[in-house]
Amino acid sequence: MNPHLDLAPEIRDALNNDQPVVALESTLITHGLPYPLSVETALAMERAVREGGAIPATIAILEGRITVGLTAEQIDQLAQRPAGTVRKCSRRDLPVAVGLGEYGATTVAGTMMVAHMADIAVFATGGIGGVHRGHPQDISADLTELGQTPVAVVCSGAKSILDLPLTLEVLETQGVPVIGYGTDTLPAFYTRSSGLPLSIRVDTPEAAARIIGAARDLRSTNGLVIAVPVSAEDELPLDAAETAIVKATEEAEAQGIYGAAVTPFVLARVAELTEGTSRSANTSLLINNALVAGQIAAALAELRR
Ligand code: PSU
Ligand code: MN
Repeated sequence: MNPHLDLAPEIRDALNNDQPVVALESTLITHGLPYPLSVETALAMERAVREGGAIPATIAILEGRITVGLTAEQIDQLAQRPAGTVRKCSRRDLPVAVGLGEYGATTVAGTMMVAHMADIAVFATGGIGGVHRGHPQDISADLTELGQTPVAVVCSGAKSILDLPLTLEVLETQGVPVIGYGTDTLPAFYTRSSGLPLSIRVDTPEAAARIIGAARDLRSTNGLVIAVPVSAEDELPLDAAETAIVKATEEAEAQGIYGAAVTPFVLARVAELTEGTSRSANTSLLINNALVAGQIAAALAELRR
């Protein structure tokens, strides 16, 4: 086992006994949602994974230790750390946080890396990064990670502000199946559908698990996206979401915000502009994705028996 990795006893036992485990990220806790909603949502996601039949493993870096399976107390402590003291860890940042003994919150890319190190096959989150509209050379590290790390990412697609057609093209080039879960189109995060057709659809956890199992049997070295739409009752109208995201993104540019700070700024500003409705859509889809991921991980464990 990797010398920088600490597995919680429950996670170690589960993995040793081929029980289903779902990885959960921590950037949404430290950079995506305000305290204490951040902690409430993280704990609700853990409960949803258990309800789905699997064991949740929230992942973060604590004083340089890559920790798989944070306790509720550790989640609360991480969430309460002062702004600027937790590094947002994508692939490029992980060795920095580990090497310098820092606190780090893992993004989709960072969490996929750690999940793969720990041999966890399924990961639940909100949305993945993508190709930026008007800047086709600005491609989120989440997409290249999906192209090189065999973990299934259960999410609600990507925000409509991104160039979603180009995002799908990059995923195709990277060999990443994008599987609609109960849908024929790519979900657009706050909104159920981007209108972009997908060629793969499943309607049950078992079908999703069979694809993940086959990818493993075929020695696929890349990841998969399982795209679950936000519930109809919590979704935002596409144009309302888009208007708020465009405005927030323009403000970020005007204020000189760039790089890793953009997504947290946009998420917070969109919540203000939509008077919190985007935030309830966000927490709703996070909890639902955790439930679906728990069910898929349980089906996958069943398949391997
Ligand atoms: N989408 C959300 N909330 C989040 C994130 C995405 O709705 O908190 C996080 C994820 O961890 C994702 C990261 O990997 O933001 C993407 O950041 P960037 O755009 O800087 O790659
Ligand atoms: Mn980006």
